[in-house]
Amino acid sequence: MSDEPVVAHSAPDLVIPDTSAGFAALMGAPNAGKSTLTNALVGQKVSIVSQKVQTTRFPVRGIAIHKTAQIVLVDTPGVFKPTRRLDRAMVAAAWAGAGDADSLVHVVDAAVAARSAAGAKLSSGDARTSEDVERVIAGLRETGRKAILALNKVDLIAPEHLLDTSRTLFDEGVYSDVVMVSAATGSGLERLRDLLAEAMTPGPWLYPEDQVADIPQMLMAAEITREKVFLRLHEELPYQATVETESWQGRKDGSVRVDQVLYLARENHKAMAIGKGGATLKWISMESRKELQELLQRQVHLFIQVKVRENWQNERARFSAIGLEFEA
Ligand SMILES: Nc1nc2c(ncn2[C@@H]2O[C@H](COP(=O)(O)OP(=O)(O)OP(=O)(O)O)[C@@H](O)[C@H]2O)c(=O)[nH]1
Ligand SMILES: [Mg+2]
Repeated sequence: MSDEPVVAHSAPDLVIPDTSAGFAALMGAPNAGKSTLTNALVGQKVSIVSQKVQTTRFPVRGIAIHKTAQIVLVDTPGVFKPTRRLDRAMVAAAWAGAGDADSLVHVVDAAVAARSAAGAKLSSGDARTSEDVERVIAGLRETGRKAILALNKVDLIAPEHLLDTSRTLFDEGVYSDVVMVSAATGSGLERLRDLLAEAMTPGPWLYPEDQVADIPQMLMAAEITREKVFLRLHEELPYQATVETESWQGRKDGSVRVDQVLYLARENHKAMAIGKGGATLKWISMESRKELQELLQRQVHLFIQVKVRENWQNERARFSAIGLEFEA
């Protein structure tokens, strides 16, 4: 028997919905500006950003509406050569995020790509980024899917360098379109929005019209604090740190008490994270609280406990707290 649905012989006129929806994954090397671009497309901060590589650790969904399309943007962790268990989980999560998407956007730092295309001697950071760009291209080639190439940070380079750079990359044969954007200034975003909207599938929207992110509040709060750690602390410390929200209690007066733990891997990191007279932790806590208050539109009492847990990167619970596969 056929499993086709039974339809009336005299079917009424087809109603063609004018709305469309779907997922668009933003992929790329660390620091390309994927999270900044996600936030710019959403029109609100949904994913944390820092000047450091490997800020994003798990796919974050932000929701944008363009014309009649609802575009669920999936900001993914950067793709790089993993060494630690956490790295492997991040990179695996990035590819998993891409696999589920209707549309792929490869975000490339145009300034680095231009230096690379010019054949100049690259700094070690640029060289690593160029390798990671190749890694993404190789991955795209393997999946056989075409991506939109988003050359980002065009505010940083002279327009005459852009054409060569985009041609060199386009010749890789893995792209359907090229857009030149600046997540920082907003230039070029309209065309990217148009392309993404066209790639969505006709049908109802996936989220309520006013929803801008799909991330639990407690996790979002932990991310906001982790961003401050990335902004304020340096070298290996941020990479060996993770933040979890342990409890969230609404109070009668409308305020909320949020308790978080900042896990560190080394005893000497604890002194650094707390700082002289507690100044560093105070800064982290104050900045995080301010942002949370703005997001929640209510008063927040934030308590951050610092714990040294040498082996947290080999604890399954630390991974599941951020939705990462432990055995990636
Ligand atoms: N000038 C300029 N800077 C940008 C632009 N987009 C992002 N940035 C900066 O680039 C840095 C990295 O941005 P992120 O959005 O965190 O990059 P990412 O690709 O999400 O990085 P990971 O999460 O580490 O993979 C930050 O300092 C941003 O402010 C841009 O269009 N122009
Ligand atoms: Mg990011």
